[in-house]
Amino acid sequence: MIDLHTTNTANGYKVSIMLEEIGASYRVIDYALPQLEHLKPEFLAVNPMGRIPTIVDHDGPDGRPLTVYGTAAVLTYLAEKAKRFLPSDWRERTRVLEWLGIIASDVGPAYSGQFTFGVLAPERLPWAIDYYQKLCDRMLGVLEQQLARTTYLAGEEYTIADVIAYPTAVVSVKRYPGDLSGYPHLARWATLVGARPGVQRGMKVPR
Ligand SMILES: N[C@@H](CCC(=O)N[C@@H](CS)C(=O)NCC(=O)O)C(=O)O
Repeated sequence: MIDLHTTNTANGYKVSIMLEEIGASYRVIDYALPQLEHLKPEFLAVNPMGRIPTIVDHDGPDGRPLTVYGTAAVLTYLAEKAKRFLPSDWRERTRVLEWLGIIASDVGPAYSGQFTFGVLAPERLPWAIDYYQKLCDRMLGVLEQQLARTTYLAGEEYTIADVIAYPTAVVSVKRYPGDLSGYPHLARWATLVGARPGVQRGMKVPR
């Protein structure tokens, strides 16, 4: 059994999609971020970062529990556990891990900045808003270029690179730029990935 500490954000859905895709049995602990539930001692004892998504696999390596935080680490762990969605070929695996990192550490922070200055900031800071919007445009442009060449993000197979990218491409893009109409290849890929039953189930967890 796996505990999934999560909420209804793009990052949270990345892990619920993966758990559904591999048919894992898991239970959901949902945190209301605006109420700062994720900063309560019960959760800080699980993950001192106080951030979701986090999993606790009660049947981890050697049968001992293991806690894993962060979308890229969690998806890699689950792919290795299930032996799915992460190729063993060195070259292909490196390509998947590269895209996994691009989404986690380039695209994710671009959207995090867009959310911070475009939605959360109590005052309007045009320079910061413009900076992050342009960064998001650049990131979407890179994904578009890649998906003009390949069926899935890291090649011809569906992998954890697609799992990590999908919620950003649908949830975050709805916020900015609004839709994928300027990115036809990304839109084609989003329809393909979004048709997967595991993706559809995962996008409903926790709500
Ligand atoms: N690098 C982390 C980012 C996780 C993250 O940004 N989590 C947000 C919700 S989507 C969070 O827990 N925010 C609460 C906080 O920082 O106080 C990942 O890849 O999972």
